[in-house]
Amino acid sequence: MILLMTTAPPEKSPWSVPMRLPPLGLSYVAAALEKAGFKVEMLDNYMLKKSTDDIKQMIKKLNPEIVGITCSSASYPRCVETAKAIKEALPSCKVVVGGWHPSYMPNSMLQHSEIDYIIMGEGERAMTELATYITKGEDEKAIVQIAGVAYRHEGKTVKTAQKFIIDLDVLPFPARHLLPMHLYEREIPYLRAKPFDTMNIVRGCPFNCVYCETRRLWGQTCRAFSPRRVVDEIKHLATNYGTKGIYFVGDNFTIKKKRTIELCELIKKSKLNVEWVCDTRADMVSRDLLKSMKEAGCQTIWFGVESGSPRILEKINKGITNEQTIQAFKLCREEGIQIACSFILGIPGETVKDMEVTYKFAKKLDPDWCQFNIFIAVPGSGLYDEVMQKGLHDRVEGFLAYVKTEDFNYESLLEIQKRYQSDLDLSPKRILRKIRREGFWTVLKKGPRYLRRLA
Ligand code: B12
Repeated sequence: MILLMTTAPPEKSPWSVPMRLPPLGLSYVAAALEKAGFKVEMLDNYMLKKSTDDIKQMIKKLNPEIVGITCSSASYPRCVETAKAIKEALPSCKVVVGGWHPSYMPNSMLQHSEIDYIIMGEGERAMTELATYITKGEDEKAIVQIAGVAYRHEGKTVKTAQKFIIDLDVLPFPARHLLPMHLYEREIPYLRAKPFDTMNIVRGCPFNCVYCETRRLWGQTCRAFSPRRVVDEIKHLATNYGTKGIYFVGDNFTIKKKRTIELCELIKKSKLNVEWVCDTRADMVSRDLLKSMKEAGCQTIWFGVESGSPRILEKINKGITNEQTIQAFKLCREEGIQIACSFILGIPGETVKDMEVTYKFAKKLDPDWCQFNIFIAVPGSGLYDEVMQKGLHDRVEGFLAYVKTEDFNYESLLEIQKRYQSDLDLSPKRILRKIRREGFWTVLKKGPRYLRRLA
């Protein structure tokens, strides 16, 4: 039996996010293992917060041959602590770690003797092959045939090259049936329809933004599920979980224009009556595409604008100008699609003056929802290397870091972030818009703190 689990960063950590969403990636891995005939259980400990003692008891009871753990740079310390507890409870159990952090830093993970194997990148095929290898008795010659795995051998780390799954449609739907679906968030401000669920339909990113490392996990070529397969998953969600809204998480929902239009046509033809929100870039939308998306139920698009300062946009290699963003927002408005967007504050080399430019740009854009985030340097990204090499870090926990320069530190960024967020959210125009969108009594009932939340 195989147990797949998540861990959470300590609650006091700045990386602890209250948003409760199902772990999609791990559920894909679970489904692939089930399809290959393994008995699988899942523990979403990001949600359930079981103590290490509880985990030990659980491991003794379940007696799994393998435990697979998802690990991000935020949850790295918890992941190691959990691996230790598993080995203490059941020394014969093999611990496999996968996800973002081990994909970029396998060596740092394999320094811990409690971790036996690392899966780098896409997990479905690699984990299935590794589980077969482990359960068949670990013939050393066979492991080098598995793509995307790292392990210790004679005191060294051995890594095999990653290989991506070309036809994503071969993957079964994420194994949501193994998760406590009733405990997850089912309402989201960007959609009227509820309950909503998350889906991910595109893997890979061709762009080179220096704050992001997604392309190292998924590769630079974009792969997407076919429109037919996406529609089938939406139908599956509607039938099994009563889903009426979808949040398509990921980097660039619209990157393949033709395929996106095909998907919209199929959603319309299938009369799914579903509302959805997606993430994309401002240079990846056009009028005909937006028209088609709106007709297929798209209510909101989330854009990562990141900065209003052309100097900073160039520094982060975003490849989008302010004019393109203004044009994209105008088109969305004309086509009746709501806009959510986010900005980053605290990029190395950014000045408080640049941040003021960003704030003014945000006000000018006047999105329906706006979020100012403090920059986090993530391993695997170009900016992380710069931050570490120049010693520009503040509050490093696990492997993530906030930036400190002569112009700002974490505390001053926090103050700027709060000021921008409340100045924007509490402007009479935005409060009125929120009341118009959600109704006076809903807003009143939820209280003044609600106005600040994703206003
Ligand atoms: C949705 C999302 C969230 C949700 C998470 C919901 C959830 N329960 O999963 C929320 C909003 C809570 C969130 C929070 C944060 N997030 Co986030 N998030 C994402 C996002 C947009 C999509 C994740 C997703 O579902 N992908 C689709 C699935 C199919 O892919 P996947 O999860 O990567 O899984 C595959 C592989 O990684 C691998 N795999 C994963 N786990 C395992 C386990 C095993 C055993 C194996 C074998 C394989 C394996 O196989 C899977 C299938 O192929 C990604 C960006 C992205 N494009 O992926 C960022 C991303 C994962 N987040 C990131 C960050 C930094 C954060 C935060 C720190 C943000 C913050 N505090 O401000 C927190 C930290 C949360 C935490 N404790 O780890 C970074 C992670 C970087 C890193 N090195 O860790 C990413 C990559 C964004 C980025 N480019 O910077 N996030």
